[in-house]
Amino acid sequence: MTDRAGPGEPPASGRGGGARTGPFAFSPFRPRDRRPSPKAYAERMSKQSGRGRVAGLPEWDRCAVMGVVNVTPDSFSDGGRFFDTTAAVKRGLGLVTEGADLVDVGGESTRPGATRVDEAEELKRVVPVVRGLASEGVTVSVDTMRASVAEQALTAGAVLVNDVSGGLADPAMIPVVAASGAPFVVMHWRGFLEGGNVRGVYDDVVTEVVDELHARVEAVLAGGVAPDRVVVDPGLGFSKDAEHDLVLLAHLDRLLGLGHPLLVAASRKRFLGHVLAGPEGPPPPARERDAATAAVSALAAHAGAWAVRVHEVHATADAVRVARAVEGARATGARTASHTSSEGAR
Ligand code: PMM
Repeated sequence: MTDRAGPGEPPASGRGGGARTGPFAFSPFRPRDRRPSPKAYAERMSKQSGRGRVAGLPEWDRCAVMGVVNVTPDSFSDGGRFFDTTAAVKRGLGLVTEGADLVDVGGESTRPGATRVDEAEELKRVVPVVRGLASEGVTVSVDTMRASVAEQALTAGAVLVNDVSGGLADPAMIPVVAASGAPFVVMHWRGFLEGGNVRGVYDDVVTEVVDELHARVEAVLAGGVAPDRVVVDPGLGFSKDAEHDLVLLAHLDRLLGLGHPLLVAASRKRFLGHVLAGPEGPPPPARERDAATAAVSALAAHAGAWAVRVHEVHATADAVRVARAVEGARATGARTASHTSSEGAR
């Protein structure tokens, strides 16, 4: 770990904590004469918020909200709660009522040390829930590492495949996705986590995650998935510790530099427990991390993420709307400022 940025901050450099760049440039601590003009800032923000459109999906004029339905007995934050089809469909519809734009249905826990479910069991969990939600008009994504599950979920009405392995776990995944024409979430992944976090060693986590994701995107494109259907995701918590996750969140611009819409999935993850615990106390349980999750949603939306993936939708739906409103106000402010200065010149 070379980058020691604090929570939500760019790395410090120079004297007195260093000059801030990016969205933090408007810190009250920054000398006024070094600020970029409001117009330049608004231009940069509107480029950043060119969060992209994913072909084959509806278009939202702000960061989209992906609600999570885990049809599992053991997912780390909501395992067991929606483990039958009726409860899971009801949950998904409830998330849409709360403001989810799309619902991500998964049947296998990806928490470290979880044993894999077999294919038949995963199909039994996922496909009826996908069918039930799609038949109600919900935009459904399927969270799976198995090509067979992706294929049957797409037949049942899913419109997006979310593979935490980025196509690495199942060699049939990329061909299946390419043939279907569905968009594909490519997450940064270093393999199954057995026997501890052995793969979570980085010299420079941002550069390595960006480079490894870039290689996966190249493989996915070479496999026939259309470039406008690829979404990238840093894979927070996967072979990463709390500090890695925070540094990645502080550098979402680098992930956006990959040139694909960005999905950020921080919901209830361990690093939020670390942030909330402070130096001494124990971390709060996963289900008490929703306010912190919403804070990340606002930051991610402001940085230009295409979507955030969350278990509790209500607060995040508000957060992305506030981020959108602020973005709009920046552009208005810049127009006002340039109008005023050009009037002044006349
Ligand atoms: N994390 C989990 C599950 N699916 N999908 C994507 N694209 N990115 C993630 O970071 C991700 C994911 C693990 O969280 P959960 O078990 O609470 O759903």
